[in-house]
Parts: sequence; structure tokens; C-alpha cells
Amino acid sequence: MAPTYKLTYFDVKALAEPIRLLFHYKNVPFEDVRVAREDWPNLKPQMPWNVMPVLEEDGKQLSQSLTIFRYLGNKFNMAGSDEFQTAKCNEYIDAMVDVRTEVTKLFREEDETKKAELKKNLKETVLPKAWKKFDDILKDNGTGVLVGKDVTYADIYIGFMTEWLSAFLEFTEIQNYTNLLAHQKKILGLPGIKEWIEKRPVTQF
Ligand SMILES: N[C@@H](CCC(=O)N[C@@H](CS)C(=O)NCC(=O)O)C(=O)O
Repeated sequence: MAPTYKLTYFDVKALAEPIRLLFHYKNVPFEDVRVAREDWPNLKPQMPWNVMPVLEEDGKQLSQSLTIFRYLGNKFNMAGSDEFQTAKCNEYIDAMVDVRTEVTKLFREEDETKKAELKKNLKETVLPKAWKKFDDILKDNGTGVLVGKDVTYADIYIGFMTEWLSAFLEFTEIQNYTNLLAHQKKILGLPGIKEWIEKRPVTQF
């Protein structure tokens, strides 16, 4: 019998959206539970590491967004055709996490002047460097995807993150990275993903 899945997170895209995209792409049913901020303190102690997202598979809890993402990516046969391809998928995901880590510094900075400096650096240095790198990887691979010939979980992650971070930082220059933009359009236009994006809840992040 197919397992039952429940994904619990806040009502935002952020760490859970790549997981939601995997489910929608693979047409695997799951309960998309969105916890209201005021309900979180009561729920927090029930979570393995007191954070979300948390996946329940047949009632068994799994925490840490990228552990969940990689677990499902493997399970759904989206991890490349050999161990090296899987490792490349993970390399690209981890490189994107480095970019995300830089962006999240914006949330923690309260000084408006320092915040503006951080944003300038992100838009003028961090994103251009990373987007150029991913653009080159796609160009060199030459198949429209990051690793091998088929869509992997790395494509889902990078496709989502390039759109999400560019929108958040109002980085319209993404238009200049033609391979990356074509990749983003391809991934966000995949069956299941496209329909989900059209109907998903509108959230701030
Ligand atoms: N490394 C964790 C980080 C999870 C995390 O920090 N989640 C935040 C939401 S984005 C959270 O649960 N915050 C509420 C809290 O810490 O009480 C992951 O990737 O899942």
C-alpha cells in the first residue's frame, strides 16, 4: 500500500516549498498542513528538533528540510543515474544553500543602513556570481537540466530557489542569465508543478 504523507510547516514557501514541488511533480498525494503562528508554541515541543518543516510518513516523523527533500527525491527516483550524479545533485543544492545563508543575514539585521549594504552586496556580488555559475553549469551540461539528461531533485531545488530569491531581492537581472532562466521556466512549467504554482496560496515568502 502507498504510504500516507503529511507535511507540516508555516503558511509560507521558504523551506517547505521544494518538498511540496516534489510531491506535486510526482503526483503523490500529501496533506499540506500550514500552522498558524499562534498555534506554533503548543506544537513546537512535539517536533523532533522543535522546528519545521516536518514530514510524517505513515505517522513516522522526519525533520530537517533538506533531509526530507533528499529522502523523497531518492524515493521518487530523481537522484540521477549513479552515485556520482547523486553527489553532483547534492553539490548544487549545497552551493545554493550557501547563497540562501547569505540572504538570510538580511532578516537578522535590524540596522537599516547595514541592511541596505547587505542587500546591495547580495544584488551586485552574491547573486550575479552564483547565477553565472549555475548558468555555466547548465550551458556545459547542454541538456537543459543540471545533471545528466533527466530532471533530478537538484533541478527542482535550483529552479525554485533562483525564482524565489530573485523575486525577494528584486533581482531583475536574472533575465541576463539565459540558460538559468530557460531552466527555471522549464522546471516551474513541469506538469504538476505548473498547476500547483497557479493555484497555491499566495504567501509573503
Ligand atoms: N535546519 C532546519 C531549519 C528549520 C527552521 O529553522 N525552521 C523555522 C522556520 S523556517 C522554524 O521552525 N522556526 C520556528 C522556531 O524556531 O521556533 C531545516 O532545514 O529544516
